[in-house]
Amino acid sequence: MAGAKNVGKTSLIRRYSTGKFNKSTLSTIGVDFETKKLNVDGTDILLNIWDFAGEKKFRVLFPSYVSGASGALMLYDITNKDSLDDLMDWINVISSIPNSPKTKLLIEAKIDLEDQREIKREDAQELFNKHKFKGEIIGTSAKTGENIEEVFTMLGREILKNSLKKCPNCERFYPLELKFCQYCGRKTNN
Ligand SMILES: Nc1nc2c(ncn2[C@@H]2O[C@H](COP(=O)(O)OP(=O)(O)OP(=O)(O)O)[C@@H](O)[C@H]2O)c(=O)[nH]1
Ligand SMILES: [Mg+2]
Repeated sequence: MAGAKNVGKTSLIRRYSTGKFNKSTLSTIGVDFETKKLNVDGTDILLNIWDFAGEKKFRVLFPSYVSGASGALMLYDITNKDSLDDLMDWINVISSIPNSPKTKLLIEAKIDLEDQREIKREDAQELFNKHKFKGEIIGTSAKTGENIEEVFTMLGREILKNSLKKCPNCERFYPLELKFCQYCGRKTNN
């Protein structure tokens, strides 16, 4: 989970994992961790979610967590025009690191504050197209809960599609780049 300070990363994760919204969250220091189980189209997935601090001084930590991650949720705050540009920092890191996430999702935060919108959907769509984000831009609100489940379902679905392969022998999902099933040992064809 990446994005500028205060865009609402921690609030989104918290809404998803506890169903609650807290108006006064503390700014994240370094990085936090959360797990959540979900079922996407009949497949169980355990998500390990890293919640990064948006504060610039902590960004040195980001690259070491990005390598090996399957997906990146990139969040901007529709009421803060700088928060979309800020995502370039994170996009650059992701594109410069080996074994970085194949699934990048672009998410709008705080859509309950639509009357204070500073970022046009078209401008975000341009970034989305240019940097090959997956799925579609989803508008969310940690405050009302709108579209929170949808974001994680889309994340799970895209990770299954882009990073995992279903073993024809034991029917479990394993990372594509392994070239063999980590559960039963069967080699990947072709
Ligand atoms: N109205 C509204 N406020 C929100 C929403 N999500 C977060 N906020 C508020 O925005 C502020 C920042 O939220 P956080 O979740 O701490 O933001 P963050 O991106 O984790 O910030 P850092 O950890 O500093 O990077 C808090 O005051 C939240 O209450 C939302 O969906 N709607
Ligand atoms: Mg936070």
